[in-house]
Amino acid sequence: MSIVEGLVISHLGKGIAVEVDGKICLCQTRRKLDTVVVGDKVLLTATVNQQGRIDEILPRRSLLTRPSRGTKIRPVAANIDQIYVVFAYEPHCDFLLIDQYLAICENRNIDAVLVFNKQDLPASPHIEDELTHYQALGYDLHRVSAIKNTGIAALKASLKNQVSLFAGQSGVGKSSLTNTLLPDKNLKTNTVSETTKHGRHTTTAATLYHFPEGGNLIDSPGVAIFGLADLNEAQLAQGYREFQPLIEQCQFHNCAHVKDKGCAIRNAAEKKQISPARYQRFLKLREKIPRP
Ligand SMILES: Nc1nc2c(ncn2[C@@H]2O[C@H](COP(=O)(O)OP(=O)(O)O)[C@@H](O)[C@H]2O)c(=O)[nH]1
Ligand SMILES: [Mg+2]
Ligand SMILES: [Zn+2]
Repeated sequence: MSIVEGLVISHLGKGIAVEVDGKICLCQTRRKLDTVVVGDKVLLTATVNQQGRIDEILPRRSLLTRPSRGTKIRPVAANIDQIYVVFAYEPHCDFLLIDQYLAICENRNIDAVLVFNKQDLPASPHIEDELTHYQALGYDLHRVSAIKNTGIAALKASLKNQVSLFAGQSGVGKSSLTNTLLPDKNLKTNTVSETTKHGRHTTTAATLYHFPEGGNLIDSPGVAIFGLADLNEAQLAQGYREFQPLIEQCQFHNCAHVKDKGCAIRNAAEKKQISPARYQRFLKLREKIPRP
């Protein structure tokens, strides 16, 4: 028996798949250990037959969570460096959802990158208009077509040596992009199940894949729809980059940035110093946060 470091690559029915020196080890966890998630770096005690017990979760540089029963929250993936927010001309581009992802990233120490897929379809002036605001805020934008294979080289370069996740509504092309970037993904999925001899890999399990060029992709239909996670109202406001320098200029320290007297954010939106559309979406997202 020896203690080694590993990387959690998937949760399987009967255990957790951990990669140790390029090999998969099927692990259980020590009792009382916090929830282990894909992307976690762990210390484990290896036993026989590629099995082991996870003793410790190493410090996380980021953690994505989502609400579970009632007021509880559940971790879903750890150590993600960047979230690629994918959108397209169709299905209709949902900027409310985009703002929600950006706000989460801003609060969770994760870089957000915009990916405008389906560039082979006719352009939309409305979307272009909105995008100028995001670019002015410093968000990187990739224009790609998964089908025509355009923009993929630059996208690949930005994924290198990072742990990334594709997020976005259903139908925007996340799976198409994943398949383009990870041609042997299905092969790898089967290898995980085979090595651990624990039956088929369920499609809902979050899994970490290695890019041939270096870097990892965490893929999960579940993780892609992590909602507002557990952001509170103050964090949501912080999640709008352009609000950050304004917040302390509001007249009241507990300003909700709604109808409050002397709200610097509302004033800036009225004067179009910040995007009024983004401010309106902030108000909508704020309504979605459960009140205590
Ligand atoms: N025209 C066009 N269609 C695409 C492109 N990428 C994906 N699609 C199509 O969009 C639909 C949804 O793609 P999918 O990858 O399943 O989206 P997901 O739900 O985000 O995983 C499929 O019919 C794809 O063929 C693209 O670059 N251009
Ligand atoms: Mg998909
Ligand atoms: Zn305010």
